[in-house]
Amino acid sequence: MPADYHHNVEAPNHLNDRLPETLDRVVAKQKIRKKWLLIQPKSETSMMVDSGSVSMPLNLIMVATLASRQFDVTLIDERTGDQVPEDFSGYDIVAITSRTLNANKAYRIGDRALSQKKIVLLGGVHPTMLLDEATQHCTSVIYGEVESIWNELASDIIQGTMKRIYRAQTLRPMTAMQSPDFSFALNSKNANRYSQRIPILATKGCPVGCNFCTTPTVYGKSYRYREIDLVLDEMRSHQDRLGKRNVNFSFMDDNISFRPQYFTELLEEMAKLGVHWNANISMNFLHKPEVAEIAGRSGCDLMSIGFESLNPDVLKSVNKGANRLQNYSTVVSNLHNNGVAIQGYFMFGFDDDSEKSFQATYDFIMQNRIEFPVFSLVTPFPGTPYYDEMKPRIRHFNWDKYDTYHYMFEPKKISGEKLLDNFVKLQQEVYKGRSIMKRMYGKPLNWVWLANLAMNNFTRKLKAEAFL
Ligand code: B12
Ligand code: SF4
Repeated sequence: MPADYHHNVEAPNHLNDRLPETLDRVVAKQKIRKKWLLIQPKSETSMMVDSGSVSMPLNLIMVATLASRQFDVTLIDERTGDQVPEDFSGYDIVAITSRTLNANKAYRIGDRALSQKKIVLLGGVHPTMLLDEATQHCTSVIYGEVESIWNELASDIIQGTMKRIYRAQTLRPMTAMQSPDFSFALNSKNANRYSQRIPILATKGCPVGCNFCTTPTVYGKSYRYREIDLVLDEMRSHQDRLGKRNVNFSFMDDNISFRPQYFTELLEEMAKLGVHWNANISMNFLHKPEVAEIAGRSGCDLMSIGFESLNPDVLKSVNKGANRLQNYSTVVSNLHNNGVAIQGYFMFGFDDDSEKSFQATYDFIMQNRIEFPVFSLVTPFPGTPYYDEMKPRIRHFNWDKYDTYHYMFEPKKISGEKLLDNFVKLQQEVYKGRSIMKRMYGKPLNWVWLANLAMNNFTRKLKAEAFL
């Protein structure tokens, strides 16, 4: 693993799964194990983001796995129907995760727990990006990943010496991270609301540096990955638990294919396991037929690709260097030739967008028979360079609307009204019965078909006002 893969990452000789001396000593003084309540809040967006089956919250499962070494941990997930208690008297620490779209909800829970004199922790991408705002609603904000500051946080909780912000100076290598203990989610009474796909993590970070994405802000240029054996062991443990080889995994990585060598080695090994998988991926080397071949052979049934735009000026303006328009069709045909379906992400509302962007996207989707197109409106998330640039033009700062389905600012080359009309029309065109048949004919009868039918139903009733 060359050193330049680890920007600001602790050297591996610091690696130690044992508790360090000082924390060991502090833990020994803890007479009664403190009780944590970990909360995944449900957003209050008007869109369907948190409805239907949801993925198990790997972020909180990782926090729970770590915290359960020194504390008693209960995890509740409001998205599955778990109720957040009004009264937190059974707990010492109330720890909440938040993205922007559920920040309002997270803050309300935090305020309530603070008023009951609990230690309140806020973590996740939104509190990380808006430290000043988040510290108003909690005892401490955890900046970025919890693993890199765990020892300090755990000792302070036990000793009652909390700081306002916990932020690691260096990121720990991923090899040091414990395997997530899924029992925290699987044993919950509403576990049947979780998707069958098991979340898994092989890499962290993405140095591509798109200006609208929070990942480069949180992790900088670093790109870290777990040893391949650790990823495979985790997959095998789920195969053993479920008593079958054919287990579905969903990679939570920001960009799993960023290092081609690591990615293809991982896939070669996964091909021997007989699993199925899907992942977010950038296009950096997907135009090479051998990459699509190994993806298909290793059990990939769906790739989520951020095509973002068919407009070259937009791609340039967002810094998305990995997306080369001339490769788009080759990427798609390579994957299709190997039985991999495509969830294609497309964004609208950039300053360089015009009506032509919609026509070009429609043509691309239909000609290339993209199975599951997903459309969103560009959303400047706090903490990104794009947010700083657009702030004076942003229409609202109600975080419930930061779900990528709301109209955030008027683009320069198309009026807001035209933007939304075209946005609705495109979705209706792509998901009308005839278009679904054209894109999906002859493809396996699986959940992607069902998703198309659901989208047909949803888009038929769609109105531009829904996005305001
Ligand atoms: C995989 C992924 C998804 C998956 C799975 C989501 C899920 N349920 O977890 C899917 C595809 C479903 C998805 C959907 C969406 N996503 Co998404 N997604 C990601 C991605 C790439 C990785 C998230 C992840 O699981 N990482 C692995 C875990 C282990 O790491 P982690 O989340 O960072 O958690 C660690 C720390 O943050 C910290 N921590 C987190 N919470 C807490 C809490 C406490 C108390 C403590 C102590 C520590 C702590 O410790 C954790 C362990 O290390 C992130 C990018 C990113 N790096 O965050 C975007 C990201 C979170 N997604 C984003 C968006 C916009 C969305 C959608 C709104 C898109 C859409 N319109 O559908 C939806 C929203 C879904 C929802 N209800 O939250 C944005 C959010 C931006 C923002 N400011 O809110 C991100 C940051 C990408 C970006 N554009 O910058 N997403
Ligand atoms: S390629 Fe994806 S993960 Fe990487 S910076 Fe761009 S949007 Fe973020």
